[in-house]
Amino acid sequence: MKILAIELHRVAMPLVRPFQTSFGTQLARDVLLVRVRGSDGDGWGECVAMTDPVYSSEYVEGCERVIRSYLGAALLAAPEVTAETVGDLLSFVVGHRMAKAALETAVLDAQTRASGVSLGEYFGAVRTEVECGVSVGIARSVDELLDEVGGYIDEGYRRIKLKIKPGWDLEPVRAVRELIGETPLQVDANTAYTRADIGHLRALDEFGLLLIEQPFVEEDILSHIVLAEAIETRVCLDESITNAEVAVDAIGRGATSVVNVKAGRVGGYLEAVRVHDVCAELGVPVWCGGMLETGVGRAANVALAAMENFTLPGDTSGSSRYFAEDLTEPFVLRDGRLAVPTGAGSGVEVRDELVREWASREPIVLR
Ligand code: OSB
Ligand code: MG
Repeated sequence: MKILAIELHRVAMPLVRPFQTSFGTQLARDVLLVRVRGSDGDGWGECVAMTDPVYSSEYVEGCERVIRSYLGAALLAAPEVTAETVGDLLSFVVGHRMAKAALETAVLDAQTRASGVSLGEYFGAVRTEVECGVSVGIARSVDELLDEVGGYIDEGYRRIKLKIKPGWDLEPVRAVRELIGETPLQVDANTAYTRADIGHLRALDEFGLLLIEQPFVEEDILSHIVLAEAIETRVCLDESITNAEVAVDAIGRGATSVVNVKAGRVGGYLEAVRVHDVCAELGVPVWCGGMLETGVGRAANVALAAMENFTLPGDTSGSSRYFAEDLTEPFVLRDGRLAVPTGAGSGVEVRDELVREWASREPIVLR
């Protein structure tokens, strides 16, 4: 289709509780939503970048800037745009994967809505609902952590992920393991450790964790290889995996034996499907990561997580874990699962009136 206009909306979304990681505390998401107006219809994409460049080099203002200065014009100038050609049309810009992903997702939503296909069908989903885990931030005390985790267990979450960092690891993990018994448990360090910590991280083996996610900085594949050899617990990469080729390389070298897939981090859902596929070929399971998405991004994540090789519960939590009110109909956990939307496109409707009401500034329209 022809892209007639690209709207950039900014919405302030307070989180129901502060989310603390090794890279800082988030109180709210500063959401950048992209709406493409196409000759065949409209579609939405959520940019998953954080406010600050602390998880990856991308951040919301930078994403908006690169779309306004470079990426938007490239799509608007093309006589014909499909989700499958967005990647090539935008490849003249190096990096900026989260910004590119938001645009590609909006085009994909418009295209699948127009043809009456759901994202699940488009991705080749094999299930109608997905198993859900929850990512739990660093708490002020172990007691507060146990309260929070206990609440999630009561809500039915099927896997707990704890954020860890030096000084907040063995003690909280031990306490949560005692609280939740056999419930699957994993940890995410968001690059907070160095190779000198490998001896210390080995102590995590006694807790029977599903995996340890991204202990070292994203470029440091070698330390992950050394850790994987030293520890029983499976090593899982998040930040390091920026596309399918990197995934193949990291798996081949023994740095990761399970992969966190985030569409924004790899440049879009089409590349996320490729990551899924290469991992499946190599016998490596994947799971769907999250970036505290609103319902707009969550709908696509849940559809992705319904693919065959997504065999571990994802960071695909219910809307209420993040927001008092969502920008779409809420995703509600039933028996620890979320239903994969079945309607055309992402299958959810963006609540225009909330996007307007909660906007942190006037929309920007590129033509
Ligand atoms: O490392 O997986 C991560 C949130 C923001 C940035 C990075 C990460 C996370 C999460 C939350 O762990 C996952 C979610 O519930 O969306
Ligand atoms: Mg992570």
